[in-house]
Amino acid sequence: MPTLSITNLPLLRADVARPAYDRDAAGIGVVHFGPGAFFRAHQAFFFDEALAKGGNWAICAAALRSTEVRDALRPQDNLYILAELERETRYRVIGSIKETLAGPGDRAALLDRLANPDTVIVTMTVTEKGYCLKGDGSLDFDHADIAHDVANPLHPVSLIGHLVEGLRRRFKAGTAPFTVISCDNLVDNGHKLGRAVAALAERQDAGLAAWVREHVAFPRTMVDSITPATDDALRVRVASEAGLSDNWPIQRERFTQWVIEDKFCNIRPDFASIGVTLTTDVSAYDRAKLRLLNGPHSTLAYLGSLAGYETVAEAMADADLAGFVRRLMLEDIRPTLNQEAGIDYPAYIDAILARFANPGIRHLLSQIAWDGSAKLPFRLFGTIRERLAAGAPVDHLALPVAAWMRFVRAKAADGTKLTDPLAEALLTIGRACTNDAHRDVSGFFTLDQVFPPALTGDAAFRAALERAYALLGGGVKAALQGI
Ligand code: CS2
Repeated sequence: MPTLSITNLPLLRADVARPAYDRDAAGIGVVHFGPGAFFRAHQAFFFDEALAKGGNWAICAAALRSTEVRDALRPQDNLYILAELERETRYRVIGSIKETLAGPGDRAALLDRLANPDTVIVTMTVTEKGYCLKGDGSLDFDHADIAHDVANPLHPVSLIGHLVEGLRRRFKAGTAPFTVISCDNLVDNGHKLGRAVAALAERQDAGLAAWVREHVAFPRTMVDSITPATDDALRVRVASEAGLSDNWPIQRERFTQWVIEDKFCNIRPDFASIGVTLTTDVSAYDRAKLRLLNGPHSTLAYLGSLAGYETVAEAMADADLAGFVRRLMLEDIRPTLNQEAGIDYPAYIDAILARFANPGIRHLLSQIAWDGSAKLPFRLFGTIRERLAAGAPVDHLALPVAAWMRFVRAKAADGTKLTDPLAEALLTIGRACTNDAHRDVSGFFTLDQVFPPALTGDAAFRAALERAYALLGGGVKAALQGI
């Protein structure tokens, strides 16, 4: 079977959509860090739409360490096929990525791209851990990559170090800055990123830091689209249904949403015309999505894995589990959201539950369970803290946190891989677990990067967590009934 490439585009099946613009003529105006599946399902799709309306919105996609994406996409002219999963799958070739860079080997080319005046937007999906932040949201100068970049600012290894060096070159050259758009699931993502970039710049040059604070825009965003990792089944399907083989196709649900704070320091596409919402206040969307989608997603990931399910849809087919998640959303999470924001929360909740239950999407719980120590603080702890402050019970909210602890403990016991930036510390804690809820919870509470004192010091939270942890000792079914 021939492989996807510009030359082979005419061999695609007629119903596969393809770039409806002159790709050769489109200049690179965007640099993206972290060319994983979510970026290729989401932002690259939106810039593909922008390109169809005209303008230089092609992308240079860079991975700071791994060369996998570059090596897979370059031989196919950086094209790939996006499968939109619904009752009927739609296929579409995305052409917005024109350049792929990777690893320290391409560092010079990447920094040149960042310095190039044609680059007007820089986006990123590097996951929570890629920001190198401490629990309080500030830049972690003890992080090995940040320490490296403080000592070697011209040869950075971290995302933040690259942004600082790119901006420093523009500052020196008198070039307008690019807008920096974080597309990761962090509360107040742009705000945190802006502070981190300014903090690292400050270590080098106070003038640069002041310029960053005054002139560089870091809009906050909310990004949403369920994107299961690529598997062989998708590769096989794409080849047979699109007519060309693709080294790395991408799949996602058809639903996709991007909300960006209307704060730019350089030109931008006509976002509204391509379905992107610009708003002065992202926080209502951002909080609603992180708390009502990602929080319950992690809840399903840990409780569902402990119950022996493999996918989100399978976990949702368990009426007890689905019922618990629904109540958690309506009764425990919704009261913490801005009721004035004009969001119809019951409808939003129903739509999310329907998306989770979609049997056409095989979304592995193990994928969502990754990086729990970095995800839970954004997804659940904010809600828990606000419920505690309101004097409300946190028994339900404690259950997914306890399930995460049990999940870690099970990994420590059976020796299977735990994917988490704190894997080593977590496995040590997991191995030391007994069956004494108080002792086990205390072990996890020693992780002050994960649990802030406001949580570890709260007697009501601690009691709820210990109770939930003990209940889970009798299995998920019993815990759901007992909670
Ligand atoms: C998921 C998210 O893997 C995960 O942790 O919760 O990737 C989720 O699918 C997206 O945020 C949906 O927009």
